[in-house]
Amino acid sequence: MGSQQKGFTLIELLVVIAIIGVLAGMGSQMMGYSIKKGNISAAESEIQRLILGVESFQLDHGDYPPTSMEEAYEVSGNGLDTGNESMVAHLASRAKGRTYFDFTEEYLENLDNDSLDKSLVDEISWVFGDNQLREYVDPWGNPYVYIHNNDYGREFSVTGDGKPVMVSAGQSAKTATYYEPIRFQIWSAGPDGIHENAEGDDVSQW
Ligand SMILES: [Ca+2]
Ligand SMILES: [Ca+2]
Ligand SMILES: [Ca+2]
Repeated sequence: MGSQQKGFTLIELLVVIAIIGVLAGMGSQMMGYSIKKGNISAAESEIQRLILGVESFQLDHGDYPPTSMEEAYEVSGNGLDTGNESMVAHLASRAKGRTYFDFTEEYLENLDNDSLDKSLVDEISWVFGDNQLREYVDPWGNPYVYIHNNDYGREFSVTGDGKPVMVSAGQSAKTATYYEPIRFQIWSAGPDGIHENAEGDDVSQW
């Protein structure tokens, strides 16, 4: 009787290698999936924090931050990401003795390198101490969209996927009414970086 013991044949080896390959692929796919899920929930919780900030600003000032700095301070911005910059500037203002948002440093950018007139910095009395018009960005590096209900129906130039695109306030397809009709809208372009007016994979407050 000969021994049954023998080494792997070439085919068996190839099968084993293929299985390892498939398992590794599944593993990295699952890893990618969980990173994506983690980023989505990070965006959701930042949006919830921004909402609380905007609401507490409203308690002190009687209204939500405007969709552009021009309305409040008659400054001519560069027209890009004005809602986000205005939201950030107003939440960072100490004009009433307190600020309204605890900014996460890694999410503060000035992607379009614009700034406020120096003389306004003291007037606004914001926490940054310089005149940079910052944006607050999502986990994929794109600024959130912020639109005050006064400006629903208007189009705004915002950064999506690293370049300017036009957006306007999101509407429910079912009821053909704006989301958050008497408050404000905040959303992220989501994992694909493309703004879809709070539809598709965009991450929104509703
Ligand atoms: Ca800008
Ligand atoms: Ca800016
Ligand atoms: Ca999107």
